Amino acid sequence: MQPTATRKLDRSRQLQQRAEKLFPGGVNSPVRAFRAVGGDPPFIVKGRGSRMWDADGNEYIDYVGSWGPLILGHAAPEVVEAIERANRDGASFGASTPRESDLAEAVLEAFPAMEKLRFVSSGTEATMSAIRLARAVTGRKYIIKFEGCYHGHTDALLVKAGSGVATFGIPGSAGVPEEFVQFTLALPYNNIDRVNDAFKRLKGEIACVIVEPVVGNMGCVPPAPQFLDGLRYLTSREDALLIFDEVMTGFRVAFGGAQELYGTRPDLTTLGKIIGGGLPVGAYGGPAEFMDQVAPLGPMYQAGTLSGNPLAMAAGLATLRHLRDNRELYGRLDRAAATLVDMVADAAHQAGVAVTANRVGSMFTWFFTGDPVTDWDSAAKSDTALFGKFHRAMLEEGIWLPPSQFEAAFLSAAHSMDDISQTVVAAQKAFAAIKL
Ligand code: KE4
Repeated sequence: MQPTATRKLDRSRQLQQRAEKLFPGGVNSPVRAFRAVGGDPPFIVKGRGSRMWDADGNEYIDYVGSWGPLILGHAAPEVVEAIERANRDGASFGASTPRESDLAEAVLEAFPAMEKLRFVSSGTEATMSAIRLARAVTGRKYIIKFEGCYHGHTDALLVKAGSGVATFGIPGSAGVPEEFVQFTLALPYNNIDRVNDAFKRLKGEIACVIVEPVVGNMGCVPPAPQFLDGLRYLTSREDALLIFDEVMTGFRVAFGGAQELYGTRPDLTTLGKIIGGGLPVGAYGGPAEFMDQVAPLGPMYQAGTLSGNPLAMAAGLATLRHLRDNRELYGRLDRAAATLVDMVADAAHQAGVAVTANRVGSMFTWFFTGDPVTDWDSAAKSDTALFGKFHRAMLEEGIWLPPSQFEAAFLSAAHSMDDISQTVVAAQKAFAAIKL
């Protein structure tokens, strides 16, 4: 690891200029542009284990892990080998293959609330399809989501919370007509009374509640005690479907995701990230009585050219088999993440920087606020400018954190205690630097 000095980013800057001629903001996903934290985004050329290297040869300890998929670290040998082996037989056929069933069986083994599933190529497709299925099954139009939760960029979910009583979604993006979000309610996370009120006000009209059972997309926010069970009770009482969006938490917070960790059983589950082992995979699933409503068996249409493609199935299967056969990994990740998160929070307090640490297993966030963070309103009180300074200072020290206060960070099986020690030392320097 290089000593503290201004890291050379000449090559990355050249690549950014080239990319800005090709992609909006020079990126293929907005958060990668580093606009929430400032500074020039390094262009990554290689990852191995817990580390990444940029185009100028700078090395980083990575706590993003491609936004969650890489629980085994970068270029895990068994994943690389599985993809190479599959690729020798052809990358895609547009026909059924045994590998899809292999991966599906591995997923269903971990998620007993699902009897059947459908693979898609992104988390967005998974949640979009699950909501369409909930509407098809119930014949109802309204859906409930929560402020600060992100479920991909499908129109119906790009909403800002309505003000006060309204709570009806207002378009959260240009290009989304208000008609497309008129049936979407955005409610405060961890507030079960507001959900109950909505069900009373729209009796018999709400198709589903979709929730991140542990939120990653406002930063890491755990469910309040009884919140998930409260959602389960209300949706059951009202004959609405409960959708757990476990794209991030599936195989992350436990082998069986948040529904294993908290013991609450949803009607539909969406998955992504880890089940693709770094390649594009999403999935949605549930009881056969619901899934059999999906084409070609049932009237709800959904399709995808590369759904279930052999390379992604191979990468996902290698990842899940490793996790299945090494369950002690979750305890080790939990303890290692606790050490990291607590020691960095201690460094902040020693430096007089107000930080609140939230963590569930190996996903976590240091919020730059002195108050508890339990929902979007409390998360939004964080000092994002100070987080930006911290992010830049940590990058200088070779530590790659999510480039937004409102994202979760991830520890992988490849991170060593030495990585954690280096990170804590870097944080001590960074907190000292941002206080100046
Ligand atoms: P994708 O369409 O990006 O594969 O998945 C959408 C999605 C759905 N549900 C949850 C809980 C998610 O976290 C995501 C995507 N997560 C973000 C990270 N916060 C992806 C990173 C990005 O947008 O570049």
